[in-house]
Amino acid sequence: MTQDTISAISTPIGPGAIGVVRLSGPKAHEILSAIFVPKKKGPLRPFSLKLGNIVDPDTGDKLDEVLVSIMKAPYSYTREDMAEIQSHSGIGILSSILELTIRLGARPAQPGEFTYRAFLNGRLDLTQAEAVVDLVQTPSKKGQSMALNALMGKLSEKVDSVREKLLEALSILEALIEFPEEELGIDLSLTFLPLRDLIPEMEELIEAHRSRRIWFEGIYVVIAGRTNAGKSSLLNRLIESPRAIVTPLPGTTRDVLEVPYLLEGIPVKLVDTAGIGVPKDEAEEMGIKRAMESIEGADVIIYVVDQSVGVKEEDISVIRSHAQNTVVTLNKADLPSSISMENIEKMLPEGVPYAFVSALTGFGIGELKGKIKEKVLCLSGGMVDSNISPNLRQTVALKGALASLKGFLELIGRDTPLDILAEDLREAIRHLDEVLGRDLPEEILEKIFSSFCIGK
Ligand SMILES: Nc1nc2c(ncn2[C@@H]2O[C@H](COP(=O)(O)OP(=O)(O)O)[C@@H](O)[C@H]2O)c(=O)[nH]1
Ligand SMILES: [Mg+2]
Repeated sequence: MTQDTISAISTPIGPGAIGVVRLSGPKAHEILSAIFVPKKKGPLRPFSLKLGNIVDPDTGDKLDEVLVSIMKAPYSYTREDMAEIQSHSGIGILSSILELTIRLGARPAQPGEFTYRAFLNGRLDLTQAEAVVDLVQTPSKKGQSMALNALMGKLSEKVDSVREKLLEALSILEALIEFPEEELGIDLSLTFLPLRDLIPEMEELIEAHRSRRIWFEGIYVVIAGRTNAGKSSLLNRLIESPRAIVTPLPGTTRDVLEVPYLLEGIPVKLVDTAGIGVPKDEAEEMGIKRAMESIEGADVIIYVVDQSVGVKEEDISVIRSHAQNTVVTLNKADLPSSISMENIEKMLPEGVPYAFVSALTGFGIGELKGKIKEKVLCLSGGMVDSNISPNLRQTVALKGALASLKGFLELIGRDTPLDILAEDLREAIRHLDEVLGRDLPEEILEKIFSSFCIGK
């Protein structure tokens, strides 16, 4: 148990209805009692709210009207005594309540320290602690459910079940090392055959990591094309709000505009760019340069062509060099077409999806969204059907475990000394422990938790 009491503002700082200052540690209740004056007399009971005021005990100044609650160890998030003060949210109010708790003996919490304590006190393992970050950061429903699964211990369960099987195998090996005569007559390959089934199981988990970017971070979808093709109009149509400036004049968009957007449930960053082509002035030239950079950094490109004007060689050249991740939009479908369907198929590189749309009327937008979504899912591992997505740290450790397990299985049939085999198994188990955060050096743990927010 930690001896000091920590305090932090646990809600986002800014004007709002409610803000929370949270305390954890042996003096949490004592500090709260010193600054809280209840409206109605009576003791604070765990898990029930009490109305009153926060009052500076030295000056008698009232700071805010609040609701407070306490939790008693071990029945709390950190498994320590905790107190929560719900005040009005405002940087002034929250800071003065925080300062008061510190004057009375708490110390400001480090980033992620509440969760770190929950981990140290055995309430959460490391995958669960990391899931807390995912849960608050994911913009998507799918990410939310994945994070919640991890928080409920689903990832740990999977890892634990693999670990149990490896431990069992290790105990057999160790017995054989100790009593070598037993080895006679035992076919090791056969004994450890079931371990082979663990490989696809672990590979599936590792593969599921690929879908993290899409569900937890949001990927870049860049709208590109020649000037006046209708890129900005398309962005506005997709997000159903006039964010980008549209004019009949070529070269209206000069800067790169980035808008967070939920494309049929998938969080994307939608980027509008300046049209590629011959610039009229320096600002436009810069815009084109930035547009090209955005295209290179895009996960998916929506390449817009004005189909009433036609497809030009420079369009084809950009599309061809990004054929893997481009969806072509043949815009202004409300105007007469200058290209036939047949010609389009011939012109576009094979397999590049396209859709006729009108950013003006909304025609074809549904179909286009479907095609973009398909591309996004296909490229970002979103097709991986998993209810869990390990983060990078967990995936690296899982890969290490898999490599050791594969090494072990390869060496089995080759008269390898038993102690070498055992070492491979131990290595695999060590990697799995790393996933769960067991026996990790303090400095590594501190580094992991320091990426959390303050107050979490
Ligand atoms: N008829 C028609 N006009 C469009 C359509 N989309 C855009 N425009 C017009 O084309 C011009 C250029 O559009 P804009 O979105 O600024 O193109 P950008 O330069 O590619 O961003 C504007 O006058 C738009 O109103 C469309 O689907 N149909
Ligand atoms: Mg534009």
